[in-house]
Amino acid sequence: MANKYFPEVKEPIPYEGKDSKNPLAFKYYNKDQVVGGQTMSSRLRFAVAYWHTFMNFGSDVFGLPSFNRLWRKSSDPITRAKDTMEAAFEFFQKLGVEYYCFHDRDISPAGESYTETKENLETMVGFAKELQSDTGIKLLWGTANLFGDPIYSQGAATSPNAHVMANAAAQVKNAIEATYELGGENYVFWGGREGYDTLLNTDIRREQEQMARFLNMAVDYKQKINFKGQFLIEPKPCEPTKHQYDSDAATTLYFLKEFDLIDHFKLNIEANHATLAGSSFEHELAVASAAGKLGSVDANRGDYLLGWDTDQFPTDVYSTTLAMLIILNQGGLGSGGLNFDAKVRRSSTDPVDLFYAHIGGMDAFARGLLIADKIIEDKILSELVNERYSSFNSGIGKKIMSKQVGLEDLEMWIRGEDKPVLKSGRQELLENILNSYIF
Ligand code: XUL
Ligand code: CO
Repeated sequence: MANKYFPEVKEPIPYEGKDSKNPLAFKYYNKDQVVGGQTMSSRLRFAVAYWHTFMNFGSDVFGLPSFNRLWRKSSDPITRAKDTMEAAFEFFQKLGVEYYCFHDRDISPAGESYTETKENLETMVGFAKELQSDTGIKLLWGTANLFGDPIYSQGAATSPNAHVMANAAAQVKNAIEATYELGGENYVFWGGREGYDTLLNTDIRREQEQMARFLNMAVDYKQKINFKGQFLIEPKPCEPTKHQYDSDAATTLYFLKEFDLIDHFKLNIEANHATLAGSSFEHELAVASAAGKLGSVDANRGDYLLGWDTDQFPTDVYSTTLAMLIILNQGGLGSGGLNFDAKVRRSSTDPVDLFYAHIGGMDAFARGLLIADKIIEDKILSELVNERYSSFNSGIGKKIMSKQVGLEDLEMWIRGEDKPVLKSGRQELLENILNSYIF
């Protein structure tokens, strides 16, 4: 195993159990431990986000980069990209994750021309392929950065300029190809600037149709090259645009249904996007899951006191427990996983902070998994929920849901009945039960 960029971490991070005081050890994440019939690693399928971990240098709108990364020293763009990728694979191996995710522009620099940019991507995909086969690390998903280049400032698929849309289409074609070439298990569409800032210059219907057409072309191409990975859409309500067309799970599901794309996509739900939508992580997961469309998760958290996408590492065990309950109840994420779309704070300047951050996130989800598994095994919540709806299992409830009766029949039926008697919803008891499981 290489030992160039993270010399503070000599060995892969060990599991030492909850009493360990070693900051470079897992307290709960024990990858081979079997939970509910499967190993923790196969249940959690953690991935590292290339952009935040290797390509974020700590700048913000007020200040310059605060991280001085050894892997960014070369003045030659391709050497710099290769050094970065070597650092990335050293990090993946030392952390002990099996997956990573990238945007095309994270792994490979833009060139002076379209052709040079494409060649750079091919070079870097070749290099990634070697490193993947040397280490056994796999690609959870790839995506295209359709928001950084100023040509996308008025949208990519939804740009008012057809030339820009064509450029985005070419970029997505190449990014799908790169993902396919690297055995990526999914491909993500996050509509970075697919939205609008003012209605004064915007035709919403036209832009939605453009977005649908764009996704349709991507589906056609996927089928043409026989890419078997899952296509995912990642909802987000705002930032960078004021209104985004894929603002939350329900809106995105409706959009996919309206434009006949629903069979080709699932959703990638991100915690901080859910809270920006004025919702909760678990609500967004539950809405996607209820539709049979929860495909993958961007694991992070926001800060309720800040109104933007802070992309912090998840540490709240209550939240990871609720998330894992939904994920386990739908039988896992299939080809999806838990991608840490999260970055260390600007003041966490050392490369070793990247380890602390990921260890914290992985332990928080491992705890969530252990707790959720126990709650499911004890059947406490599921029995209470089933009991709550039991009036639909027989009698008039069954007749309603099996379409044997309509409004008139129900009006007749109600005449002979007393007033309905409701059972308590028991919210406080259930909250106490949940807390009694959280350790
Ligand atoms: C932006 C975001 C992206 C997507 C991939 O908020 O979450 O990093 O995950 O483009
Ligand atoms: Co994300």
